[in-house]
Amino acid sequence: MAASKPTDTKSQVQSEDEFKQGEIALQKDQLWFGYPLHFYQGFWCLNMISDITISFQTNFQAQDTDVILASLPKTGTTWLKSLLFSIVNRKKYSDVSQHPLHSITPHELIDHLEFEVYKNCHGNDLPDLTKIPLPRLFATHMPYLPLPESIKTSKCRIIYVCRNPLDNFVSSCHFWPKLDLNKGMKLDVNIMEEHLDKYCKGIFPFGPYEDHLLGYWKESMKNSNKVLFLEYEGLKKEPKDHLKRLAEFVGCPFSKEEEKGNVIDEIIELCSIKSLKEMEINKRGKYYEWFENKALFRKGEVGDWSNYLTPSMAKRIEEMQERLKEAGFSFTYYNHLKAKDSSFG
Ligand code: PAP
Repeated sequence: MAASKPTDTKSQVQSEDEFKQGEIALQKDQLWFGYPLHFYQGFWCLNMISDITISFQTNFQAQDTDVILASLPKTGTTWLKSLLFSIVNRKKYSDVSQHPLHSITPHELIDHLEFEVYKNCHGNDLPDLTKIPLPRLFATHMPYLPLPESIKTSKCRIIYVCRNPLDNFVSSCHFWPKLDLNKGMKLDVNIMEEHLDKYCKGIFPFGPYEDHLLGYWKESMKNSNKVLFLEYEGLKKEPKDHLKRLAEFVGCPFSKEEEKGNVIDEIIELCSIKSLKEMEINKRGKYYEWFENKALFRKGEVGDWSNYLTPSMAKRIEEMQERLKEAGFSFTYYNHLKAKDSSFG
């Protein structure tokens, strides 16, 4: 990828000269579980999607009715894709036994803009997005700043989901060794230590963590009609309330009758990790070329980090939260978890 000069480089690169000198070294030297990363417009971009990312940035035209699901990897993307699709299309698929989730992976139901939508696009050979039924649903792992202008200036809506960084890191550590390139890799403490160091420095796909979260959180503070900011832990704790908020935000609130009936519970159940994990398509299929669908479904719990991180490792990640606090952000649900401990499942 021919990298353009980063627009927001405060976290990683201090000066233009440093950037120029460092550019090639960065491309070569930064690896995340064997995958090269490139620092681009304020975030660490996977080399394997860098051209697709540029095509998305250059060509995507948001429409006012679009809904875009944004997240860092391993923060609840697959879950939110299932929920969002099911909420928006609930009238079309009222018979849950015939629901598309049984035969199509959540990632195919809502495509990622920088992975699938602009894949294999060269020159004028662009995807025809005009035939997608409205509202168009898309997803992205990109931070807020480098998003295409039309997403920021149109009335399209963004749903952002974050997850506490300890579980986010542990989830990543389980995912990346399952990629085809890493077949046979056994996750051990050395690998975790090495990647913890990178994670805390922000060097992982779409990181730094703080910049990603704060970018969307600040926008949600400025305009809550534009960006709905959710916590994975909140969805776990109060799924029904969250589904109502989601439905309202995307302009299809549950009616009184639906609220009284079992529609919301059915969607929660259908999209639970237990249910998705059991579906054949998620057990055996391969939507992305780099890994099997089943790699996306592990435990789906809050607090699993305590089974893998030593107190000193956890402390290093916790320090990242100080930077969030300095910016005025703290986790509503995760902090509640820490205070109450066992009330999360
Ligand atoms: P992605 O960004 O690569 O798509 P993403 O779906 O965000 O990944 O994250 C996967 C995590 O979500 C896994 O967490 P874990 O490693 O801690 O278990 C996965 O198990 C979890 N997950 C997947 N589906 C669900 C679901 N329906 N409910 C809750 N968690 C889920």
